[in-house]
This record gives sequence, structure tokens and C-alpha cells, in this order.
Amino acid sequence: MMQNTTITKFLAQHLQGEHAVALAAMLGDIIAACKQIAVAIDSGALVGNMGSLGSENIQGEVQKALDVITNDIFIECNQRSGYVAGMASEEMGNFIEIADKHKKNGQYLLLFDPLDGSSNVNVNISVGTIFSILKSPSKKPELADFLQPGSAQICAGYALYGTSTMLVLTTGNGVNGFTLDSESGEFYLTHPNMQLAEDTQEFAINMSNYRFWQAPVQRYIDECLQGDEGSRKKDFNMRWVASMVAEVHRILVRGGVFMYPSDNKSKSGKLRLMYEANPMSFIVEQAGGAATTGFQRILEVKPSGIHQRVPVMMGCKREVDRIIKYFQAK
Ligand code: AHM
Ligand code: MG
Repeated sequence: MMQNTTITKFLAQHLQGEHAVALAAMLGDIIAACKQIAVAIDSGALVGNMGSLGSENIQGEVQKALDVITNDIFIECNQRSGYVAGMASEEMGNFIEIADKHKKNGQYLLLFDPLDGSSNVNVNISVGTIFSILKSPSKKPELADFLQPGSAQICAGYALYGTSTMLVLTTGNGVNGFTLDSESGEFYLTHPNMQLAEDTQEFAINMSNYRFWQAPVQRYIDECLQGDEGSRKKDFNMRWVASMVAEVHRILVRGGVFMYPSDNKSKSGKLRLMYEANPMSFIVEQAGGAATTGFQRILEVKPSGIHQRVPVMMGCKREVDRIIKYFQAK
């Protein structure tokens, strides 16, 4: 093994400030949860984890067995530290308050999407878990306590269950990536101080929505497609994994821009602000990139609900700045 810094050692060395002790404990629980989720995904059809349940989540999406299994794992593991006062998830209509017996020090809120990209599960393509941690104004949180802008996050991260399992996180001091060694069960630091490339020649968007997009999005993508024959004077490549975690991870590693804009079908876009767009925007900004709705920095959007949707365009800063300019020129 070339790497010798475990995630626990890394956190012990690098977490500082008033939240350090609580974050180390909460991240310990998140790490345990992600390892369990990796096992549940890995076992897949062998243990009957695949397929739909016939139920719908709060957003009218058909729940898969793994959506519910991973949600339960995340809730169960993250009560252990005693620091989490409340949790909210893509898979639950309302937030939950953690019972007092688990809550010795509970002062934080955990928001998460336990299985992002779950339409990929049955076809054996990468999925992920996304999480965001906020300070809780009270030990008995109310809905309003959750509705903080993304700029208030003290930690955000994702686990990617891909060709290897990785955990990537930020506490507002850069972005670091860790890879799970399945033999020892330890995450090791493999991607220190992840930085986004300044320029890119790769974009990710669901092209089948082209006719519904707003003009600035069509203009940006049209110019990419024109390649070196158009105003951009270079060819672009395209990817669409339909898993935001896999998409953003690729962009962190080799550059690019990821877009799920609003369109004439869904005025607010598809992705959820509190547990998808905010944590991913925090990570992307911490790696030197940018994240916008087209009109506003995502981290400054004032939330109005836990499951609120938001248009998302994020990645290499120059590209995102160009997209913002196209929206301003509208
Ligand atoms: P999910 O959380 O229900 O899986 O939905 C979010 C996912 C994102 O990971 C991905 O970017 C997007 O949905 C893909 O949507 P589409 O199927 O419209 O391309
Ligand atoms: Mg999701």
C-alpha cells in the first residue's frame, strides 16, 4: 500500500476550530455508514437489494429497495455520535429529530441523499451518497432551523460507489479524497487538495431536454457542439452518467462543467438544493470552481423548503462565468 494516511489520522491532523471534535465524531459515523452502503450496493441482486418497492418518496419518485435500505443505514449510523440533533433526507417527507437518548451533545443538522443516481442501480453504473452538515440553532430543531443557505455549511461531502469506493469532503479548507481499501476496510488519502482545472473541453448535460432549455443554455451548448468551427475554436467532449456524484467527481479529477438547468418542463430544475446542489457547490467552490443557478451563486440561495429544487450549473470557473454572462445577456 503506497498510501499510509487513513481518513481518521487525516481528520485528527487537519480538523481545527470550534467544530473539530464534533466533526471528527460525526464524520466517523458517516464513514461507517458509507462503508455499509458500499456493501449493500455491492451485494446487489445477490441479496435481493435491487428492484422497486412500489412505493413513492415525497417527490413522487418510485423508491428502489436500495433507496430505503441506504436511508435506514444513514439514519441508524448517524445517531451514534450524539452530535446530530436532526436529519433530513431525499427519501423522507419531513425532517426527523433525534431522540434525546441518542443526543448527548446534539447541536448539528445532517442533510443527505443516501443514494444519488439510483436509476443507475439496476444497470450497474456508479451511484453515490451526498451529505451536508449545518450548525443547529437549537437542540430541538424546527423546520426553519434547516433552511440555512449553503454558505452556512460547515462540512459537505460525497461517497462515490464506482470502480472503487471513494469519500470526498470539505470542511471549508480545501477538498480531499479518500479511497476505500476493501481488504482493511480503511479509507486512505489518495486525492489530497483536489483542484479543478481552469479550462475545460468537456460538458455534461442531459441533451434529450434540449428543446425545453432556456436560450442561454442552448447558446452555450450550441457553441460547444460547433467545436473548432465555431466561436469557441476548440472541440468539446460530452459525458452523461445520470449520477451527479459520478459527474462532479469526474469534473474534480479532469475538469468539465455539469448542468441540470431549469427548463420549460420544470421551472426549478430537477436537483434538490439542500442535499444535492448545496453540498456539491461547496465542494466545487472549495476546489476552485463555481456553481450558479444562472442568476445567483447556489450557496447564496435562501431556502424555502427541505425538498426545494434549483437549477444547477457547476464546474470549471471560466465556463461557469461564461454561462452566467449568457444569462445576463438574455
Ligand atoms: P436521484 O437523487 O433521484 O437519483 O436524482 C438525481 C439524479 C442526479 O444524480 C442526476 O444528475 C440526475 O438525477 C439525472 O437525471 P436524468 O435521469 O433526468 O438525466
Ligand atoms: Mg439525488
